Amino acid sequence: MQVDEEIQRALSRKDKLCQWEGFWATPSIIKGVMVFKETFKSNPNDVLLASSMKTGTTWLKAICACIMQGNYEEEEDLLVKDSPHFHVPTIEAINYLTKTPAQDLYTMSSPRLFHTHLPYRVLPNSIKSSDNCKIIYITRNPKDTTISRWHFFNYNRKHLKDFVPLEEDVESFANGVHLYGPFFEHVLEYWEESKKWPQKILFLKYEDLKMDPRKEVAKIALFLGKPFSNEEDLEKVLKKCSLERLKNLEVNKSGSLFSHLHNSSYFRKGVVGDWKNHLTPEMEKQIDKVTSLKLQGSGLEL
Ligand code: PAP
Repeated sequence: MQVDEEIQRALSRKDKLCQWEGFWATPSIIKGVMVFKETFKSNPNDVLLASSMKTGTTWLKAICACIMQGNYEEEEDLLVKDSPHFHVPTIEAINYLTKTPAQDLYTMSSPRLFHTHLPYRVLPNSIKSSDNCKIIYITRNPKDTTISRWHFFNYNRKHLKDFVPLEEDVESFANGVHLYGPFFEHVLEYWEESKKWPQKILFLKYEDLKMDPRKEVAKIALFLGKPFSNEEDLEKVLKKCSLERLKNLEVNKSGSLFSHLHNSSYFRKGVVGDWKNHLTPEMEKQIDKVTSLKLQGSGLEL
């Protein structure tokens, strides 16, 4: 089946997700991941960004692309030229790209910066066992993640006139059967690994980035071995990567980097607590229940 056709089917809900190694994805993503897992060899300076869906991926990609580039001048702004998803390719989505990413994972020069939505357990051993290959993971409040995902897929389904009711999305989030789900196992694996290897895995929360972006972005730069030498550079990164700015850039307002997924669909409100505008008390209870059950004893609060 054509990849295009498959993602179209996934969007139109006619495609069943498959489970492999305990996580859910479309058949072609799983096929690609099997090859990636067997063949990928990490380099010592690789940087892997990781996230479940809709937890701050685009923002993190933009921030890390700027920091890794290291040139903060306006005329050198990569983000004006292309979407953060173009500059930092998502490994398992490469097949779905309508435009070849800036860097080819297998040939790009070191240090390589790339991203995955995959759970920790299916990452290639060479990534997991290398002390020098760093991972930055970002997660988000489960209720806001659910709302963001619901908006994202319905926005991209507009042309199909096939909207998914929120109850259905809440249900699939709570039972873990959604793209790259289950969410909580995804988060907890990276959380546990980050506690064991804090020098290798940096664990971030979207809400912390919103609340104190200066502190969090400085932390990211330090972790990447590229601390800011002055406040101005940090401010430039914050400004370049702000939601308002990225949302209004021509490259993000139009077109599709991924087939059938509009670039504009990655930029919405970016508000903490937006779930309050959407979830009924029953839905809220349903997500809270699974959250407390899954995170119990982990020391993690979301
Ligand atoms: P992905 O995992 O599919 O790549 P991701 O970028 O994680 O998506 O999620 C998009 C969310 O991040 C949107 O949140 P919302 O639906 O609650 O509004 C989007 O608005 C938000 N977002 C995107 N870019 C930024 C940014 N620069 N700053 C803050 N939030 C952002």
